[in-house]
Amino acid sequence: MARVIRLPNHGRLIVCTDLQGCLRDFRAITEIFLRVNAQCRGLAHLLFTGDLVHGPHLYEHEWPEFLGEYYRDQSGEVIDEFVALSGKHPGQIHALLGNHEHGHIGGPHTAKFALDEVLLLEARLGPAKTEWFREVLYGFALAAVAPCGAVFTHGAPAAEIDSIEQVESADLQTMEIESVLDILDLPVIGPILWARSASPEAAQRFVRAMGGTISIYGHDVIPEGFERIGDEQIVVSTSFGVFDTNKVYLDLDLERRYQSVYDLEVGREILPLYPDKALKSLGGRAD
Ligand SMILES: [Mn+2]
Repeated sequence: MARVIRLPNHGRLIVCTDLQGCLRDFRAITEIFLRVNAQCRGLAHLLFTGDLVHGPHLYEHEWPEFLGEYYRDQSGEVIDEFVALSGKHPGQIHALLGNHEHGHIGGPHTAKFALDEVLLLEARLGPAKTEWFREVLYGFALAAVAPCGAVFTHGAPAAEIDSIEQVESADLQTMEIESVLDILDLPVIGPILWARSASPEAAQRFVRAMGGTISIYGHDVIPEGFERIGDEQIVVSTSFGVFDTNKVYLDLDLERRYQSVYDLEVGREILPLYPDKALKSLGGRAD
């Protein structure tokens, strides 16, 4: 199983970060992909950078306002529609493993919205569907690279590696790791799935070892929609924990070579998920 996706040097790439079971936002990014794919005659790709699953199970009156617009977890439906979309567009739909997916296939169980989100989702899916669901997740990669220079991971680019092969051959089993607190110490996959930040020096080393120039990831919530760190890193929030006015995705030109995250511009590569609701400062139409 190749753990690194290699994207081509032509066409466009739509990038969506953490959905956490939000079916409405999954459908919004799907519409965007279909539109771009029609524009570039079938040469578009769509990449999810992990944490497609595990959202809140709250009633509307229990919902904390800072999490953005209310939704209820629909992780099972998100994966169903992801698989259906992948079937309709073979080789064009890609996904990275997030720390929330990893819990279902060997990683530590997450406890963001429930005491054990892995057991909760698997109980809701039932045994037969759980087996299918795990098979889907086994197909998710740890990183994606593109000749345009972009290197994608779920978490921050803090892993210490000398070459891309170390990511390609990484073992997903965490064995004796019981506590989420120990996971960052695990080489390669610990930081890739869990790190919330990386120093500019660590990020430079990581992207260079991966053969790229810039690092693009999610995992953390950026309430403003995105944040650049140095010339190498950009954190993007497409869905989870962000208001509709601030949700952004990326639309990359795979023929270009990006040298810095400042080559990604609002209104061109950085675009609002909901243009009618989004702030003008994020390329939207609302004041
Ligand atoms: Mn995450």
